[in-house]
Amino acid sequence: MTVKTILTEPNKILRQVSLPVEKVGKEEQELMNDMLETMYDAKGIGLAAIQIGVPKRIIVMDIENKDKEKKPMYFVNPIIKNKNSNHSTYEEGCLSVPNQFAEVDRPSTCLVEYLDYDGNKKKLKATGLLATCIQHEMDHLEGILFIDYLSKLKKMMIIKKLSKQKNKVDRIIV
Ligand code: GNR
Ligand code: NI
Repeated sequence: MTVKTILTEPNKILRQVSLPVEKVGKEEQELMNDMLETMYDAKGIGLAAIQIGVPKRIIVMDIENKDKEKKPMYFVNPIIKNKNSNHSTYEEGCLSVPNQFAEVDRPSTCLVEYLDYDGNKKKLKATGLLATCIQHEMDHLEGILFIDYLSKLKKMMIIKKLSKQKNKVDRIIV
């Protein structure tokens, strides 16, 4: 297992649409292991493969409290079957949009069909934080970030801040 570098906005790779996985094999399982370790290391509750530069429709999540035992979840080729017309708002953050948070409105529950770590077909009714997180992660598979839901002005301000932060880091390294 390896901790990978998480790509941050602005980065065109994050805008790629990820491709379905044909078979959950060794390579995919190793990718999921690396994704989980990267996610825990960054103290996130979810991670999509594209965030470490791999355009495959794979997500890992663990929404349990940090100190409790780990409860990793793996989603390959997830599809949302049903979205609740009731929405709820949640203050979201993203490991690819570091240190920025904003309220996002999404369906409060959803039904997800996916393949698990072993390639078995599963269905899950997600509610609460789980529903929010899985929808946030599935957006990554389409190249969508939570800042895309904000007003143009808010989004521009965040991207400008992130670009400045990136330039600073580059300057220190160079
Ligand atoms: O760690 C994360 N926390 C979070 C909080 C509210 C809504 C969504 C998330 S997902 C995020 C990790 C991440 O960026 N996943 O793509
Ligand atoms: Ni994210």
